[in-house]
Amino acid sequence: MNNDQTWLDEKHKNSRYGLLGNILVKHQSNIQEIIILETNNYGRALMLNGCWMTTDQGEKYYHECLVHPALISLKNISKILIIGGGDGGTARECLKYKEVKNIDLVEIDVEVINLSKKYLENIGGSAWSDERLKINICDGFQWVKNSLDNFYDAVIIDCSDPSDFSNNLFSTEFYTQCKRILKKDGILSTQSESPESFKDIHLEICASLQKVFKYSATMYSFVPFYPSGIWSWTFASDYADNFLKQNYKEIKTIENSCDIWNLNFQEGALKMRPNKIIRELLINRNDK
Ligand code: SPD
Repeated sequence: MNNDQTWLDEKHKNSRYGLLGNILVKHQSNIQEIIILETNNYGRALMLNGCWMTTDQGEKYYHECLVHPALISLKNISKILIIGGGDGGTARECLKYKEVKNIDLVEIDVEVINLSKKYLENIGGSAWSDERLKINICDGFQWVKNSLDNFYDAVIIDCSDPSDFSNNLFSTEFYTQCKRILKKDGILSTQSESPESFKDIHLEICASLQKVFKYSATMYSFVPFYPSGIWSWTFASDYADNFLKQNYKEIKTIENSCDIWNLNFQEGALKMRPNKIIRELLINRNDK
């Protein structure tokens, strides 16, 4: 073992989720602490303010689930908004659709993008040089507030866990604004935290989206090194014909390009809601 190696842990609710490796970057931006670790088994890993965001070997479990259930639902995929996503993985998955004309990626911390381009080139890859991708450095909530009505086909929220600078991305007000800027047949996709290690916020996200949109559904799967492993993604729309349907012409091509996601996987993951979450959401709904 190389003596320079360091164990880096995300500490969450009295548990630790750790990786061993060499620290390549340790940088304090004006928003957060950014660490990039060269790990022994998971390639390079990005940690923001003590929380794992992504790893070379684990990122597809997350990014493919965030993007494809939403985009294969759409008949027209022209304009996409990504909130967060500074490592480039979400943009990379969206750019697989040749019909996509424009992606606005709105990231609050330019340093995450700069360091991801330099050290996590396997994640963003050619997305960074794709002319369809427009980078905007600003607050996601403000961007959404200032966007036109009926503008985007898909809004994809790839944010970090709730914190002082991301709390507003989990609010009913934010989801209401997202609905306003989506086209009538548009779809929202968001990472919706863990039903185990972030149960309260998970329930809050599901309940808020149920309230704001006519249709919503959650997929449950696994992301290595996120607290407790089990993770979720929630989709929402007001338009039944486009909601988690198979509208995209070239789904096979997308399936073949993925390491994790496919239609069977999606079908199973949409049925994975744990009983205790089903019950709590029912109680929550009956309380209203
Ligand atoms: N607990 C980590 C949740 C982070 C979700 N976003 C990750 C960004 C990857 N593009």
